[in-house]
Parts: sequence; structure tokens; C-alpha cells
Amino acid sequence: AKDIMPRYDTNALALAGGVGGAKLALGLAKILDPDQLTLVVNTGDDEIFYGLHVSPDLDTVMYTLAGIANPETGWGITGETFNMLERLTAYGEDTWFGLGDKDLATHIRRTNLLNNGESLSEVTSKLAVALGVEHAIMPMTDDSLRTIVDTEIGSLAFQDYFVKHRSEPKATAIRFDTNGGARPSPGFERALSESTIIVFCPSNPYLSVAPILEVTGIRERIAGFPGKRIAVSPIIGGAAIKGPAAKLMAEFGVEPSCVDVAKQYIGLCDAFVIDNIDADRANEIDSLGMDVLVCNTIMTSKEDKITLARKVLDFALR
Ligand code: FO1
Repeated sequence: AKDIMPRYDTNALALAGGVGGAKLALGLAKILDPDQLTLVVNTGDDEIFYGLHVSPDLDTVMYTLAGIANPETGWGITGETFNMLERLTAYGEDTWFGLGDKDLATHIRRTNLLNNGESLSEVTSKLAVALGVEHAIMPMTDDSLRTIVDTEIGSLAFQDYFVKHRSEPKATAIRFDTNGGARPSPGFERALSESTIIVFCPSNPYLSVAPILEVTGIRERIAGFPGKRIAVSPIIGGAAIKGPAAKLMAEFGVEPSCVDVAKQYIGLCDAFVIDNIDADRANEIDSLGMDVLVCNTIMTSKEDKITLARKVLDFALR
């Protein structure tokens, strides 16, 4: 499609978490050239397993753009095997985090390069290049910023909450643990200066986008951004396509709806995209001071992803 369509005259910065974010990121990558798009990804979910640095959201975006993401799970590599994990389980390890054999190579390589003193940005770029990804994928920060979920059973690191405890414990708060502040990655800084549009991909506002906004100075930079800013709601008809967003919203006493996602982005977004199913909520979002685009936002096929990416850019740049 890119070959027959006119080139967009824009530089885009897309903010993404895991699965939902990666889908729109792929759509954007299909219509924007590598020099026109920077994908900045949440690293609040990062965790050390068996001594290896795992960056789930970076890997989901990277594998999706490389065309090797597992569509069934939403994480990991397609056609994966789990021989290592089975052996580890047989040795008596508590293997609640599913590290596949191929995926493992990513974490080994990442950890080696980090131990050699390279930044997470440099390492991510090397991994992406090796996978044939041409568009820039950057961590939000090269520093440590860990998402902590306070729950009825205590404070849990994100993967403990999400995978080990299946998001079941009632959450009371979400916090971000930094050692005195996490600085934006150099690529994030550059994209903020050079982009003409910011796209908030349909990722969980509390768990995926909030950590990005928590990076030092980022909320202010986006609030004062001179270009267009547009967000796509990850909540459709009161439910999340994937993940615990709707459950968390209910626990925090907010009605899980696209309107409440929009409220999280007041002052940060000029335009907001909701699904056809939520057409009757458009007025409420309009009164929050955002222009509203109503369209199909469910991305099943590759065409869906490209179509939504186009609609988002066309609406923001109209
Ligand atoms: N999610 C699960 O629900 N169970 C798993 O065993 C699991 C393993 C896993 C391994 C590598 C990776 O990059 C992601 C993995 N995820 C798993 C997904 C991950 O916990 C979440 O998708 C993100 O952190 C949320 O965006």
C-alpha cells in the first residue's frame, strides 16, 4: 500500500505498551517510512528472570514489526517451544513466567550487551536491526522505572501482579519505582523535538501509558508539544480488548469507558479516537475539549491496522 499511496508529510512519535499498542504501531510502520516514525515503548513491565533482562513491551512491539509475534498469546514468538522451561521446572524452579526457547535468545543477547555497558536503547536497536525491523523502536528510558501494583495482598512488581497472580488481587494503587527519576532515552528526546504528531496507541492508560508519562519531564513536554496529539481508546464498549484495564478502572472507582480514558489525557491530547460501538459517548469527550473521531478501532487483520493508522493520521493532520 505504501508504494501506491502518497507519502505523509509528517514525523510521528507513537507511544506504545504491549499488544494493543503494537498493533497500531505496525499499522503506522506500514504507512510511514523509517525516517518518519519513532516508536517509544513502556519499560515499566521489565523484569529480571533467571538473571536475564526481559522487556516484554519492547519485545512485543519488536516481534510484531518483525512479523514473528505470536498472535494467540499476544506475547513471545510464533511457533515457540518451551524445552528450557520444562527442564527448569523439572529441576524444581517455580516457572510461572513463560520464557520460550527462541524468546530466551533475545533476553540472553540483551543481558550480555547491557552487561557490556550498552544502554537499553542501543541494545534494542541492535536486536531490532537483527530482526530486520527498519523503524526505530526506543525504550522510554534507559534508566530503571518499575511499575508496582499495590494490592490487597501487598505490593507486587508488575509481572508478579499480571502473570503470577493473573491480575486477580484487588488493586489499590499503581506506583512507579525509580531511583530518583528516570530520564527520557535520547531517542525519545529527539523524537519529541523533531516530530509533528504524537500518537497515543491503544494501550492501558494506567499500566502502559502512565509509566511513559512518569519519565522525568515527559508530561510537561507533551503538554507543551507544538504539534498534533491524538489518542486511540483501548477501552471499547466498557471492556478492554486484552489485559486488565477495565478491571483496574472498576477497582479505582471509575466506570471503564472510553470517556474515562480520555479524562486521563486532558491537556495531553487534542484528538481522541473511539470505536463505533461507543459513538454515543462522543459528546462527552468533545466536552472535555478533544476532537472526536468515531470509527472501527478493532484491529484483527493487517488491513485493519493500516486502515486505523491512516484514519488516525488523516484526522490529526486534517
Ligand atoms: N504473559 C502471560 O500472561 N504469561 C506469561 O507466561 C508471559 C510470558 C512472557 C514472556 C516474555 C514476554 O516478553 C512477555 C510475556 N508475557 C506473559 C506477557 C507480559 O507479561 C505482558 O504482556 C506485558 O508485560 C504487558 O504489556
